[in-house]
Formats: sequence, structure tokens, C-alpha cells
Amino acid sequence: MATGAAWGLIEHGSLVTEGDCIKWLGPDAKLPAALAKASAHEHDLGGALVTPGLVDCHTHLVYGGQRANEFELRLQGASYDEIARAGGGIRSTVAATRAASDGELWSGARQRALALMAEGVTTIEVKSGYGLSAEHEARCLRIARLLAHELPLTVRCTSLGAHALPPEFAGRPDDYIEAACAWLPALHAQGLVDAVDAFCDDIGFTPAQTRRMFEAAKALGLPVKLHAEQLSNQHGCELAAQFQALSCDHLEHLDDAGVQALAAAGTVAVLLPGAFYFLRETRLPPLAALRAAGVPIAIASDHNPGSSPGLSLLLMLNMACTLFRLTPEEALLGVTRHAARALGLQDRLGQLQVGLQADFAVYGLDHPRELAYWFGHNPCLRVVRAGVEVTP
Ligand code: DI6
Ligand code: FE
Repeated sequence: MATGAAWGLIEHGSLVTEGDCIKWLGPDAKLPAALAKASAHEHDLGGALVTPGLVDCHTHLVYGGQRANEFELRLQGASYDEIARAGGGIRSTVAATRAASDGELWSGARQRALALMAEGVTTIEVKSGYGLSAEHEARCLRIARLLAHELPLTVRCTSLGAHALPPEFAGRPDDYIEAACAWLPALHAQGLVDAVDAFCDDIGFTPAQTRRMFEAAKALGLPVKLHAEQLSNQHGCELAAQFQALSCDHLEHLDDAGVQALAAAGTVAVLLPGAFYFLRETRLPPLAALRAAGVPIAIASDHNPGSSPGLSLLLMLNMACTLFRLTPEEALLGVTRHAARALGLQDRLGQLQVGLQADFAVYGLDHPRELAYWFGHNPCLRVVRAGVEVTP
């Protein structure tokens, strides 16, 4: 995924790591003899496919409970908005998250991270947003941080205090935003926040409220991201672009002005086919306009208990192609180079290139297009993270 040429594929390749970095890669026939001799451990992968470690740049992994009951209600005709407005939706997971013990939250998050890792994921983003109080947001972010300490995984933690209105602030969204802005410095001081996100939608927060969260992030020097134009067009992307957002995510209702704003700001468009599929949406994100404007496109699982309960990033590649019409190459870029950029990690991760972190996955496949082709099957054979084999 490192060059402009199709896929950047190297046939009959060799890859040399030193410490946690890639020291050399290229065609095996060109491997310098000195490097071949110096290598302490040699692994013959037997012609398997090696890709950069996959990056899932949008997840909500830390939460209590599940919402299969709402899935049934939706199948009987209730809409996602109706359930949310009736106090279910995100708020029912907030109640379950607050009621869960630290151990329950930890073991749920750990199992989900392991499921993603089994397919070759070596980096994930984890959002808070099911605690919605200073205490519970901190608890969820601490559990997200713990994933990086306990598992061979790079984790970026995003504070999503502006996800939904908690019951104690019912009818007072501006007061809630003020409170959420006020607790951000303490979360940041504890080292729990890498970025700030918000849900800007007619069942979420208004652009004016989102702007206040972004101002609070900016005051701390934190980058922002946005759940934008998912269920309605609030022109969130134009706002986010003013703050040089790392990414805007969902985007089914994005219009041309929003596309131009993303392009001008260098913001990544993160498409989430799992939520589109599970909510049985019909309005497609404007792929042709994003392509024409040269906006980098990423793909993520959006794993969460309400709109995307799946734990397969490879299935998202398939769905990005079948539902959104990405090419298989665009889909793989979307979980490697462009996903790393959506997290601000493009200088370290997302490509196989000399000097970058030695994160890679080995698949029993002949060609990378197969990553988007097969589904319901895990072809991952081995995983290396930061130069160390961590095969699950
Ligand atoms: N949009 C989503 O799809 C998730 N959050 C958001 O802002 C859904 C979260 C949930 O339903 O629990
Ligand atoms: Fe999300």
C-alpha cells in the first residue's frame, strides 16, 4: 500500500525488520546479502500474502449489555430514531455501561479487541460515549487505554462525551455540553484522550453545540473527528473542516459543499458499511464526488451495540465494495494507509515501508483483492506487531 502503483504489490518479496521497525523490503532477488546473513530469524511464508497490520479507525468497544431487543423492534417496524427518541438507543447502553463493573467492561472490551486482532488488526481507535459523566467517561477511557497495555495492540482513545444526552440532563443539552467541555481538561490531564469526537445529527447535537466541544478540544491542542451527516445533513463536515478534523465519519447525507470542505482540509472520509447495513439505510455516501475531489477514504467497523454489532473488519471490506462500490484496492487502502491517517498515525503505520513500524499480517491468499472477496472466513495466518510475532 506504499506506492502509487496498483496495490504496491511486491511479488516474491522479502521483508526485514530490526527492533520495532521495517529495515528493508523488496523483491527477494534484490535482498542485500549482508542483510540476509545478519538476520537472526528467517521465516519462509511459503508465498503467503503480507499486508500492513490492519487499522480499525472507528470503534465503540467499551460498553455494557447488548441491544438485540432493539434489533427485534426495528424488524417489527420501529425506526432507529424512534427507539432513540423513546429513551432507548444509545441511552439504554449508557444505563447498562454505568451499571457494569470494571471487570465486566474490561472483559467485554478485551474479547472484542481479540476478535478484531484475529483477522490481522494491529491498531484500533476506541471511543468513549457510553458513560456520559466525568466519572464514567474516565472509566471507559481507562479501560480503552488498558487494552494497549495488556494486548499487543496500538490503541487511540477518543473522547465522545457529546454522543447522546444523559438522563440527568434531559431537556438541557446546552448545559450538558458545558459540563462535557468542563471535564475534558481533567480527562486529558490523566492522559486518557488522543482526540475529541461528537455526534452531530438531529438525534445528536447541533452544529453550535459541536463547535463548543471542538473549541474545548482546540484549547487543549487535541485533534477532532466527527460523526457527521449520518442520518441527516447538518453540514457538520464544513464545521469539522474549520477545525482541520482528522476525519469525518458515516457521511451518507454528505453534499457537494461538504465534500469540498473535506478535500480542502485534508480530512479523511471514514465510511461505515456495517452501520449502513445493520440500519438498512438506503442513502449511499457520495463515493464518486469523494473520489473526484481526491478525499482519502477509510473504512471501519464502527463496532457498537446499536448500529453495528459486527467484529470483522474484513467483512467491512467486502461490504464497502458490495454496498458502497469501492474497489477492493480502495477498501484495503481504507483499512491501512487512509485509516492510519484518520488517526493521525500516517507517519508510523498503515504501509509497509522502510522506517515505519513493523506491523504486518500474513494471509493464506494469492492476491490482496481476495481480502475483499471472501467473507465469513478468516484467512489470517500470522500477525507481527512492532517487530514481534503476536499471532493469536
Ligand atoms: N452513530 C452510530 O452509528 C453509533 N453512534 C453514533 O453516533 C451508534 C451508537 C448506538 O446506537 O449505540
Ligand atoms: Fe460510531
